[in-house]
Amino acid sequence: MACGLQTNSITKLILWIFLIDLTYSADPHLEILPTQSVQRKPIGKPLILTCQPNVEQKDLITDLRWRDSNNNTILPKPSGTQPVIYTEALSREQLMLVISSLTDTMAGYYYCSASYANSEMLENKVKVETYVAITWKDAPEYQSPVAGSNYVVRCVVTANPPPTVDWLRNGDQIKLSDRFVVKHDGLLITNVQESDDGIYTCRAAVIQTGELMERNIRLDVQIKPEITSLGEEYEAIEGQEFSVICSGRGKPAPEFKWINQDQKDMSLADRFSVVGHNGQMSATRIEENDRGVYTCVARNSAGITERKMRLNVVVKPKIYEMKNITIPVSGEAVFTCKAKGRPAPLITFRRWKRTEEFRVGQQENDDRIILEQEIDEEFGESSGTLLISKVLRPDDGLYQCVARNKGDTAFEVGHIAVEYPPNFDHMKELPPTYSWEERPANLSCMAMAFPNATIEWRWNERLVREMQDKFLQIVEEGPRSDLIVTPVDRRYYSAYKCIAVNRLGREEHMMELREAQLPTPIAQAKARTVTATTIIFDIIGPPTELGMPIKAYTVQYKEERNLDWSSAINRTWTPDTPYVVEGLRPQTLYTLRFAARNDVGLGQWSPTVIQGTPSRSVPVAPRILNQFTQEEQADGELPIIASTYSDKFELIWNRPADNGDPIDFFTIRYCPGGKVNNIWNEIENMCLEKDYIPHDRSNQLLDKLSPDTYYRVEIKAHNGIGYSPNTSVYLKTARGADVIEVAENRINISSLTIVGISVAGILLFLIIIDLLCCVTLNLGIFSMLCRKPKRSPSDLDEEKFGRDEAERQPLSSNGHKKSSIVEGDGKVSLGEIIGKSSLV
Ligand SMILES: *[C@@H]1O[C@H](CO)[C@@H](O)[C@H](O)[C@H]1NC(C)=O
Ligand SMILES: *[C@@H]1O[C@H](CO)[C@@H](O)[C@H](O)[C@H]1NC(C)=O
Ligand SMILES: *[C@@H]1O[C@H](CO)[C@@H](O)[C@H](O)[C@H]1NC(C)=O
Ligand SMILES: *[C@@H]1O[C@H](CO)[C@@H](O)[C@H](O)[C@H]1NC(C)=O
Ligand SMILES: *[C@@H]1O[C@H](CO)[C@@H](O)[C@H](O)[C@H]1NC(C)=O
Ligand SMILES: CC(=O)N[C@H]1CO[C@H](CO)[C@@H](O)[C@@H]1O
Repeated sequence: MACGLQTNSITKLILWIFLIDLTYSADPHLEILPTQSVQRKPIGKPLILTCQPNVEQKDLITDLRWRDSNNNTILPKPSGTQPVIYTEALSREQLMLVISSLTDTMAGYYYCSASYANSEMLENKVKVETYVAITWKDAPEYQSPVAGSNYVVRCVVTANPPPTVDWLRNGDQIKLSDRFVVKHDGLLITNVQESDDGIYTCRAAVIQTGELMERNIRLDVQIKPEITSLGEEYEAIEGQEFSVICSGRGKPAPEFKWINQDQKDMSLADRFSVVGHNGQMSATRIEENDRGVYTCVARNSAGITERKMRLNVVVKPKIYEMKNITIPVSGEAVFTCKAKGRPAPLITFRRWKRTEEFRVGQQENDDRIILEQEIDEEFGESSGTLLISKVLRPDDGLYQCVARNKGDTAFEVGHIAVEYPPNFDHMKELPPTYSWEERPANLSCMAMAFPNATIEWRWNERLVREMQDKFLQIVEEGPRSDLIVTPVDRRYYSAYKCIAVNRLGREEHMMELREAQLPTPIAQAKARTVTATTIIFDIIGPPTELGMPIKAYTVQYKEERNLDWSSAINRTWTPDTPYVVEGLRPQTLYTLRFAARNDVGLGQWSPTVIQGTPSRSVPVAPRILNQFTQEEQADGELPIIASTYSDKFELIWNRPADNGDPIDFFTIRYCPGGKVNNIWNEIENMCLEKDYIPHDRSNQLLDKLSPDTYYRVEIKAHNGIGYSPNTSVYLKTARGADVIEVAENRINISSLTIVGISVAGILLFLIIIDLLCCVTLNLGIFSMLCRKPKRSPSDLDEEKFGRDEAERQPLSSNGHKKSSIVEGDGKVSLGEIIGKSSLV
């Protein structure tokens, strides 16, 4: 081939030299321009071949023409037409063959001929060869396959001779593999991925012609929408807003729409809105019938994806039926409550104002009561029924129906009214009715019954209504009826029968009218406490069950020497108050008589009682009213009071009887101290003593006390005659509040301890001496003590005048007496006398 080519060029060269030579030679011939004997041209392109004679005398040339390979003469172009092939004379000696667009059928030899000087035939020929240039038949520059599919990147190219095609991607040669296979119509990519995006170059080459063409194809892989987040079920609450997002991916970004089960586009529905680009569907207010199946449709050029979800609408329960019922006692109550809602609510009941609800089925604590529930989920309706068999009166009342679903709880109140026959249970214990002196008596009879009972009265089995007795009047006939009896004679003091009737039954009740009497004389009146000016009596009244209650007791008294009762003084007490006669004169004999009073009047006087008052004397000892932490002991040990403060205490006492001479002051003395060997010792120089003029209140603040210390407190009253006996208690102060105070106290104690130990030593020595003296010589303090009669502390309390037992509280809650006063063992130091919480 290379050899052939070379030969050709050499021939051309020779021809060229020859031609130059010919031009100047006389040998006539025809010349075709371009001069190459083979003209290779692509199809569709124009071609011009010009034939001209190369002769000495050009005017001798005639009949210059072009013929095709079929030996047909090609004609000049008729005017007004546009033939594909024609001739055109450039001048008399130049004829041009014009092919406006070359087709493959035009390939072949074309002959140019002419006659020279009418004798010589000149002819030349040229070979026209056609070829097909590289043509992109089907090779779009933008292609968008769908991810996941097998795709042929189309590049259909034609050429003649046929081209070879290869592929580049982003400028680099594609390595062919299973995924990339070159096919006749393009590049097959199996299972296209998004990563296959890029510029693909389809390159066609024709070796014969040296033609090379490239086409850049942009491959844009598209992805079918994928809905990534949408649940299967959603829940919305009736009346509230709702929103759901159907989010998804895809390339290009998908558009979303929502359709309901009736294929309705939700973006057109009332209350709903849809955002196309993000798949959000919202409703401003959900209604019950919005429940159903909704489809989210995501669409892009790669495809359509759908996904369904179910919307459940929670409808708050509504109770639409609850009937009040009325049931006779021991009947069967069927109490029904009906409600709607989604999900269908559960219905229970509870009694009004109670929290616990009846449970489904039989009740644990009451097997008469059964709760039944029915649920119709399809229609969103349910009912609850409370069945009560053998209804009892306590079943009567308000009941609350409770309908519950996850949306809310609804309540409704209804009642079960239980009918029952009349009864008089509440009247069983009532006392009889009394009357006297023809006073109208009101026999009031009330029947409990439902429905209300009517009442009629019978007296001695006769209907009072029919008796026409003006002394028996009936007011009202039920459920309460009053029989007003005017007992003009004894017959009317009698029993009357009240009869109550309703449709469930009948009940009778006897009511008695009694004649009231004056109280009988009192059983006993005895002086309990006598002072110079007062006497307190114990009164035992007449037996009350015989008649009307005692309203008061009256005493009438006079000095015994006055024989005439007209000057007597009256005094009246209501029952159960202290029966005190005051303002008496000392050293005087009195005559007293007593009588009881009821509504009828004052009863008979009792036999007279004669009682003398003692002479004027010192007042009675005051009594301390503060609450004791430990009562007075039987052996005369003093009671103990605890102060809630560490430094002060308010002492309260009563005002004792003055025994005929007014009290002018009280004296209070209090000393700190303690016990050694069960003997109280007090620190004399620390004692305080004060007088108080009594005012309305008998109380006094004792201040400047030491914390956590025992005091002995004495109080006595004074009048013109002298001091009363004194009353003593132990007082214990609270522990000091702050540390400094306690610390100071400790120092005091320790210094006192030193003094105390020495004093105790001396005392012990003296006591031993004294004891020895007592035993041997009957001398000394011990012997004195032995001789002295022991004062009984109970004497102090003798004047229990006006004393109210309630003033005194029980000592200690557990009844166990705190023995905070303990026996010492003889070795105890005096330092422990004060400043300790117990008496030693
Ligand atoms: C039932 O009784 C209740 C309470 O007495 C009352 O509020 C309600 O209106 C009654 N219902 C009917 C339907 O009569
Ligand atoms: C009779 O007594 C009842 C109960 O005490 C009272 O409610 C009623 O008014 C009385 N009737 C008359 C007529 O006084
Ligand atoms: C029953 O009696 C009560 C009390 O007297 C009264 O308030 C009520 O209205 C009565 N009921 C009927 C249905 O008469
Ligand atoms: C005391 O009571 C009697 C009997 O009730 C009466 O007669 C007398 O006048 C009364 N005396 C005085 C002083 O009120
Ligand atoms: C208190 O009375 C007792 C005995 O009654 C007596 O020993 C004591 O001295 C009296 N105290 C005062 C301060 O009068
Ligand atoms: C090969 C062939 O048929 N050639 C003829 C073409 O036509 C001319 C006259 O028109 C003849 O002379 C040739 O013999």
